[in-house]
Amino acid sequence: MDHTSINLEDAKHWKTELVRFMMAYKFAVKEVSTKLTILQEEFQYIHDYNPIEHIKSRVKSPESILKKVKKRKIPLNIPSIQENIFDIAGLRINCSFVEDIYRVADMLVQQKDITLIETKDYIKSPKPNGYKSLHLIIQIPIFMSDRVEHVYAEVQIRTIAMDFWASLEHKIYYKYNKAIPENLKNELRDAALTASELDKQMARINKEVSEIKEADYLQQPDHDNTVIFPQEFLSLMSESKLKSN
Ligand code: 0O2
Repeated sequence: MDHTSINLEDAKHWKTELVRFMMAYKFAVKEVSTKLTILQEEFQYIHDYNPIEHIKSRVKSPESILKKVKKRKIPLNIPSIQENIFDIAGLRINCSFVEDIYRVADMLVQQKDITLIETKDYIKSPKPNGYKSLHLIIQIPIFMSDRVEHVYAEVQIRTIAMDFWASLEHKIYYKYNKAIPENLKNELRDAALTASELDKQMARINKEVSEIKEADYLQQPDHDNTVIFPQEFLSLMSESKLKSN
């Protein structure tokens, strides 16, 4: 269609479709973020421990989507973009320890409305440059007013050390226009190994501290499983019970 022949109705229709297309990804990011916040809060309450340090999210800009379409030689239309580009909705989760990465990934993908499409485990098989991270491509239903969109999202889960490395490498990669000098590549590979060592050492320290905490807790003479509620709370509970009867 040449743009001189497009009528106002068609233009309005396409604008609406494009805006709704982008909105679906915004909603997907919101839905997954909410799921993660729920897991974070509930896990903290049950286990007195939070496996998630930070969550960052973004929706890819239309310019970046177009760049990817051109690079991957994908047809330029909405259904083709929806089916071929999986990282328009993106979330990055930073965990303290490697075992938390897999714990968070499991808690997320076992949810009934989430379909796991693909897992790329760059922790078990790091990239040759040293990049480590767990990538999940998931699909989530978004309930719009007249349809359900099944939207893809990319979730990258890594430790703080892996994230520190990846952020610097990303900056260097673009600074040198994707051709990093050999000496810097070697330094980055070394730094990736150091980051892995740090992750292992921190996990060992954490395990030791947890064992000490557990032993101290069990040795307390007054240790029992009784939950003590303040008297005011109990009075409130019995008052509301009386009212409801
Ligand atoms: P940006 O600028 O971060 O958005 P695909 O996404 O399917 O086209 P690929 O390479 O098969 O490409 O997917 P993969 O390996 O899962 O990587 C997707 C994303 O992971 C990248 O997005 C980066 O965010 C991150 N990533 C992958 N490899 C590296 C790496 O070596 N270094 C760093 N710092 N990040 C990496 P984009 O769209 O490539 O880039």
